[in-house]
Amino acid sequence: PQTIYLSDYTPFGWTVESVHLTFRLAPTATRVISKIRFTPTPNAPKQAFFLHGEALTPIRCTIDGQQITPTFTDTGLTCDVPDTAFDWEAEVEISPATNTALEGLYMSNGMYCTQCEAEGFRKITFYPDRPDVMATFTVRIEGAEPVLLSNGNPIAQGDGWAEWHDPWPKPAYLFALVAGDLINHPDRFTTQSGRDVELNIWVRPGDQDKCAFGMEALKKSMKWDEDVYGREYDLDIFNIVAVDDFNMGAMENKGLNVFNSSCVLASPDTSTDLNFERIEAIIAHEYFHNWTGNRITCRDWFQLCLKEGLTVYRDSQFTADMRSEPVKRISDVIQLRARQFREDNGPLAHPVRPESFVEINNFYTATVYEKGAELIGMLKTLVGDDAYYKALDLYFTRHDGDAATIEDWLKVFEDATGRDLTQFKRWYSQAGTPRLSVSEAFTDGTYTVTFRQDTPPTPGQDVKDPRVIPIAVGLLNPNGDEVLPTTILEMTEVEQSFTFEGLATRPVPSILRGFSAPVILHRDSTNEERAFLLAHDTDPFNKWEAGRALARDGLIRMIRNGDAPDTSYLDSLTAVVRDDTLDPAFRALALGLPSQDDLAQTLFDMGNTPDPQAIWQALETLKQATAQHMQDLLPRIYAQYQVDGEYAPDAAQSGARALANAALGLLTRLDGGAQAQKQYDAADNMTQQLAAFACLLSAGNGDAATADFYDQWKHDRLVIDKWFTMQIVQADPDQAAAITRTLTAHPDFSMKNPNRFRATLGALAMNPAGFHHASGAGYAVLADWLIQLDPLNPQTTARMCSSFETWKRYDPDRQALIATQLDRILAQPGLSRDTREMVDRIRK
Ligand code: B3K
Ligand code: ZN
Repeated sequence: PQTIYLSDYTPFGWTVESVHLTFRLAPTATRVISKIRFTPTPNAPKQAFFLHGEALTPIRCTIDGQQITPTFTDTGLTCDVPDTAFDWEAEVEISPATNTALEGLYMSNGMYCTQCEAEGFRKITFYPDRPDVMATFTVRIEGAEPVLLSNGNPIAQGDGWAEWHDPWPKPAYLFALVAGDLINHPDRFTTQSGRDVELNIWVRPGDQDKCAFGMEALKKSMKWDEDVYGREYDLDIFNIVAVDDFNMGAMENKGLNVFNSSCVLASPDTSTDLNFERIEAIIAHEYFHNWTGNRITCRDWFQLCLKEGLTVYRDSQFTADMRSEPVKRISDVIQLRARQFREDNGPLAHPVRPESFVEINNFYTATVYEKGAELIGMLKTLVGDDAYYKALDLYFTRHDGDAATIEDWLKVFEDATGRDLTQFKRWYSQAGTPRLSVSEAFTDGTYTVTFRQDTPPTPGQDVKDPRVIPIAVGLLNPNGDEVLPTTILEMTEVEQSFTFEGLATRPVPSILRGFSAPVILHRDSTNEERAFLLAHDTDPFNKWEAGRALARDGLIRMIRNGDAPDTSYLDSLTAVVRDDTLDPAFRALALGLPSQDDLAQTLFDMGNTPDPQAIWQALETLKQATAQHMQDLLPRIYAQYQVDGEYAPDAAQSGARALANAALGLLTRLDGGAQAQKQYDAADNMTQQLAAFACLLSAGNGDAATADFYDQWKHDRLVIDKWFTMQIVQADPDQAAAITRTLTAHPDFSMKNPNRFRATLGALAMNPAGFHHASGAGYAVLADWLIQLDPLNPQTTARMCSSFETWKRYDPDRQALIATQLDRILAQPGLSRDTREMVDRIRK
């Protein structure tokens, strides 16, 4: 397979003036007729006329009405074309019903739908399928389905057909078509300039009661983007469709967002508080793409972070505004460390703007998305809020209608602020997570803090240049008063000192407040100081972080030295949990512990070989000790934070339930699940039911609930996904692989539904001690199923290979077991390009 390089970028030689598509829908023989007007682009590099096309059966091709005979290859066609403007016409046949890759036009539960990003449009018809080719589309759909949808505004419809026109030029990856027997949940929104917009969420019959929350989220997003970024919606209609079989979360197609049903359907009975929050965030994210992604798109796929990093950043701001800023920040950092730091420290590490790829779908990663968003946050910290919004205004006016680059993006900041961002750009080109080490001195009222940055080598990048790092710092007095409010230190050198004068006593520093940069902070600190910050820091992130560091250090000592759980940590934690002036959601987060994966990486960084079983055991021991330490407090917390009255998935109620359920998790260790059983029996919403179910499973007392849960929910595919996941995640590590295998034999298991596949095989990796079981059974069951899925759905297979990405941390026996599985995957005849690229990179 061919490697594509950023440095090879060449513009397409023609401009597409307009695209007219006609679809004659039939499950295995859909006809697609395309009429495209091409105009040569003056001064474009000379090139052969090439149109992408994959898995298409050509019926006819004409240029200016004359039949032609192009040269067809596996990837497209070439042909001779006139030197002047011409009309291209082609008719092709495709088979949506047998398209199991879920890319291009496919069928899900009898409904037609599309997924074109990144390169799926070429599976629909011949086209210059690249994001810098932008055109206006008119689409006619002919089919017996009652609902026929495409991008833009509806222009005409009749019995068995509908026509749509999208006035906004767009790249083909934003094309969408949906046809099916669908029910809509309608609403309206009036934009700030008074434009009336029709809104619809389209679902399968039976799901119409699960749309109200998504609709509210959509309206809030539309309003928020006007209020905060001055961005208004630009069509007469905005449609969202829920689809059961979908490779990822959702897709921002212009005016016709297509969603994985798990990311839009919501009801208190079937969705947890976390589901609600995620749905709100994804609806916002896809909607925000209308400006950051659609109106301004990417020149090429190397620029993916231009739209994704920015849009993730925007949706985080939205969630922070709708809910709680500190809680959102802490949750985002937990995710960043779990997914992005893990990626950055392993064989799949790549820059936020990669420089080469084989299969672009493999680069929709935590690095491009979440680290990409962190870079936007750092820029905002460096230039300040006012300059940030000034730069964004300039970005929207200067680049509206463009397919832009990271250079364009940085230039608007340079022009709006006068700042030179040459060094900042390294964040986009250098992979790896910087380690920031700290040393301190205090003499005669002057406090000096010295930072040093080091980034370990990553694949293909041995040497790293120093980056600009915004370090938010505050100083506290030993009595807990803040003597220096949050101040941004701008680090530009490998090593750099900052001084603070006129201090009466040696201060306690609070460093990297709000997690102001995506780095790993190394600072020798005492338990006392961490406990002090946990009690006194005014920065909520660092307050949480102090507790997290205490927990982590204690766990590491338990694992390495066989120490007992640290009572000073337990005392400090108890004080936080007891403090009713603190947000319950914050206290629930404080009760969380570093993940098994975090601890494995920490041990590895310290030069130890992590033992997954020992890590799991230490966490179990600490949780048991926590439960005992708090045994008088837990019943009080559990009772006090029960929510009465009507269920609402808002921040206040969710926070209370999160704290009560964290308490329940600990109580279960004391009562064997008695309280959890009561909660399970009384639950009238999924948050309460699922939390209790998890407790019962973890206590080894879950058989009755497992049967009951299935019986209650067997008609609801999204809830049954949870049933699959929970049994594996909560399994004893010795049994996790066997339970996974048993569940893959369950009649409700299906390889064809990515949600169900991820709910099962993806869940195994969420039980690290089970997945990394010394028997190798976890590795084998995952590899068996990846091998089976690959011929059907390469994209989902490739993505799930990342469960193996941390393998070099482990002992030789485990490495050998994993290598055997990786090699077995690589040896499959006809292995997809997607999966081969991932396994090759991991195996290296
Ligand atoms: N842009 C899509 C992701 C497409 C993934 C293609 N493999 C969803 C999003 O980020 O909003
Ligand atoms: Zn996105």
